[in-house]
Amino acid sequence: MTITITAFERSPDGGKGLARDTRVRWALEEVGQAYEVRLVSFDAMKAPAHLALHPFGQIPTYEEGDLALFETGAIVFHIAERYPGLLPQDANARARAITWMFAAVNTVEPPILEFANAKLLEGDKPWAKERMPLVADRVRDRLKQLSARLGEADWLDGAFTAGDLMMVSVLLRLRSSGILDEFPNLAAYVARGEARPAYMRAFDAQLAVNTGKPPIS
Ligand code: GTB
Repeated sequence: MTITITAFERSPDGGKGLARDTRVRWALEEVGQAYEVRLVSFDAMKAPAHLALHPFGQIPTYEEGDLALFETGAIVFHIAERYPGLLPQDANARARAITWMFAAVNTVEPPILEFANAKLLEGDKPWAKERMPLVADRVRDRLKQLSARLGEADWLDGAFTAGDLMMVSVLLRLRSSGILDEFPNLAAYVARGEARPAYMRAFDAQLAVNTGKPPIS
C-alpha cells in the first residue's frame, strides 16, 4: 500500500532537518518502506482538504490506504508497530522503548520548544532578555537528567529503537543554540543518530525538496 506523507513546500530552515517530517521520513527509512511526499504551502495547510487530514493545519500527515494520521509521535509509533526494525520483540523492552517515545515528546520536547519560540517569536519583546536565561535553564535541567540516564551508553535502552529516533529528533532542534554541546554525551548521542544511513537518506530527501537538487544518497 502506498504511504504518503506531507511536508513543507518551502521549509523555514531551508530543509535542514528541523521540520517534523524528518522524523517520519527517518522512521520509514529505518524500516525500509518507500513513501511519497505531497508538498504543501502554508496556505494549503490551512485549507479544508488538509484540515480534514490534520485538524491543526500542520505537517506532517501520514496516509496509508484508508488510514490517515497526524502527530509525529503517533505516526512513528504506527510505523514501528506495523513494520519490524524500530521496536524490540521482548514485551518489556518494547514497553520501555515506547516510554522513551512519550518522554521525548511529552517531557523533553516542551522546554525545547519553549526555548525555540522564546528566541524566534519573542526575541524582540522588552522582557525577552530577562526571560531567555530562565527558559534556557529549564532546557538545561532536562538535559542534565537525560544525560545522567544515558551515561556512556550508545542508546537509551540497549539497541536503537523508535524511542531513540524520537529523542534524537527532539534534541536536534537545540544544535544551533550551543546548549547541546554542554552535555558531550548527548551531543555524541545526537551525532550517532545523524550518522545512521536511514537518517542521512531522510535528511537528503528533505533537503532536496528545498534546494531543488536530487538527493545525494
Ligand atoms: N505536535 C505536532 C507533531 O509532532 O506532529 C507538531 C507539528 C508541527 O509543529 N508542525 C509544524 C507546522 O506544520 C512544522 S514542524 N507548522 C505550521 C503551522 O503550525 O502553521 C515545526 C518546525 C517548523 C520549522 C522549523 N524550522 O524551519 O526550523 C522547525 C520546526
